[in-house]
Amino acid sequence: MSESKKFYITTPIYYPSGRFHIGTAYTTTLANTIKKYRQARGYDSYLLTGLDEHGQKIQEVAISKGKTPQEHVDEIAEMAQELWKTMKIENDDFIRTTEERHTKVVEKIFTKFMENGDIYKGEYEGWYCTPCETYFTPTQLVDGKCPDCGREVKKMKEEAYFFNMKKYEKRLIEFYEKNPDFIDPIFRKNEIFNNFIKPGLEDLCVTRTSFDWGIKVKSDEKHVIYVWLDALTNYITALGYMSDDKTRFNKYWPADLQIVGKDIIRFHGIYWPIFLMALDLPLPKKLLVHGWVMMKDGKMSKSKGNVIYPETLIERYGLDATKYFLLKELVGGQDGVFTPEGFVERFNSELCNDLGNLVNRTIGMINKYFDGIIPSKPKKLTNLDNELEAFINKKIEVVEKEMDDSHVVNALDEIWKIISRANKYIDETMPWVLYKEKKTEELEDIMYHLVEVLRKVTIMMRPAMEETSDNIFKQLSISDFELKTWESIKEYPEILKNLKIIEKGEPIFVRLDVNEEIEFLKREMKK
Ligand code: ME8
Repeated sequence: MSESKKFYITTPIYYPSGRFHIGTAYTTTLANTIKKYRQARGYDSYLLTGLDEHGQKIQEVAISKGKTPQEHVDEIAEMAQELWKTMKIENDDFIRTTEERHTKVVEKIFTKFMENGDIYKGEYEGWYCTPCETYFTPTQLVDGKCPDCGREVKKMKEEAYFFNMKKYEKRLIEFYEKNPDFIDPIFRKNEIFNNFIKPGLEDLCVTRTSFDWGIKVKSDEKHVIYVWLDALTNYITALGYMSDDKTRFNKYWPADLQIVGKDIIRFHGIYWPIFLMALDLPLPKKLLVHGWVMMKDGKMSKSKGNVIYPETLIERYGLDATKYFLLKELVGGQDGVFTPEGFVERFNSELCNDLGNLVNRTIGMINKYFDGIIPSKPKKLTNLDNELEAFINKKIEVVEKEMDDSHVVNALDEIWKIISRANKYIDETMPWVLYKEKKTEELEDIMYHLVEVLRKVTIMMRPAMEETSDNIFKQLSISDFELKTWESIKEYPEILKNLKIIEKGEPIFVRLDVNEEIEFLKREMKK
């Protein structure tokens, strides 16, 4: 496989503070979908996720549970990996910042920064937000409170090490000017560029003395390396940077896509590129920033009683319905909202009515009209067929472009347009009338095209919804690898003929009782 055919994709490493909610599941699902797409396109794609296990907040959570920080993070690490297994996330590695392969390299990176004069010792005074573990300057505060979480901040002063951000300011600006698409979407880039980069960078405090759950500065042990320097470097330590075996690092770095929520864009859009510049390493190719999954009454929080966990949705509605909802809800880097009503509505209309109906009608008709045997490609195409094929070919191009840009929600929208078009094709051609009138050739033609549309749709949605895709393939009795490849969606193969469709397929999504399910979800949110 050639060098250019690799695709390295990362999620943030999450804090192991407690159970993961659907927000965390969203980022990981999105990353996994893009990984599966790249794989389908022949890339050697590599997905990294993991946990950010150090810091005061984690230490406090552990103490409140009567555990040591290590015991606590071990427990959450198990839970997180269990969840990703349930969600069929195919991460290639799971990095934990307490692992030696990480801590040793962070020590080396810190030493290198010291030697190069990028880090110096000074005194820090500022407004500190304990939950966010971040200092703010007075101008960054919003109404005197933390600009990120809105909570109280405390004025604090401590001896600390600083990273000389100013030294790299010019280079960072030049980088953004040369790479205006680095952050996607552009409005998120403008936000950080105009609000944080242009006004001038502050040096960043990279150590703390107020807690000890972290990687110590080797030469000055009362200082602990502050979580962001520790955390951000996971993307390279996981690959073996500065270790004995750099094979994966040499193969996969720079990252092709780093996905983060809007809450941590500053760290990934400013500090991370600068750390990489200081290490003389290439920068990631793209930072994809998404909004938050919100609830009607704002952010998800246990105290508000509005949290929904992925396991709840998966157990009741299946993995693919859960993933589909999440992937569809966040559009163009903006926030999305989870409501029980919205979830049930999307399930019934898009999964049952649109996709489910196309599958059921197609399979039902082929069973009824042709004893389940898929007819072969017609010799002569009607105007309607030509129009349908042209429509689909065009849509395929758009889906590819959107997936290449990692805009999964747009790609799904386009795939669903094909589904609607195919359902309309059934209404326009009225196969039941042709059957009555014994117009067999025409009927064969329509059935062939319906199976073809379904086959293509099934291939295109597979990166996002693997279980459903495999189920449809099974119902269509398509097992031949050649008929499932991404490349094959650009063809109308003849080999479909004589495939025997399974006689009575289970409906892929069963319609939900609206009131009952809304009640169920509301109860779950209050638990
Ligand atoms: O920030 N909607 O960890 P974290 C969508 N450890 N995405 C959400 C979300 C929501 N409601 N809530 C969380 C950290 N996320 C650091 C990261 S990286 C070097 C260190 C997702 O556990 C989203 O991707 O707070 C967000 O950026 C991330 O989880 C924050 O996870």
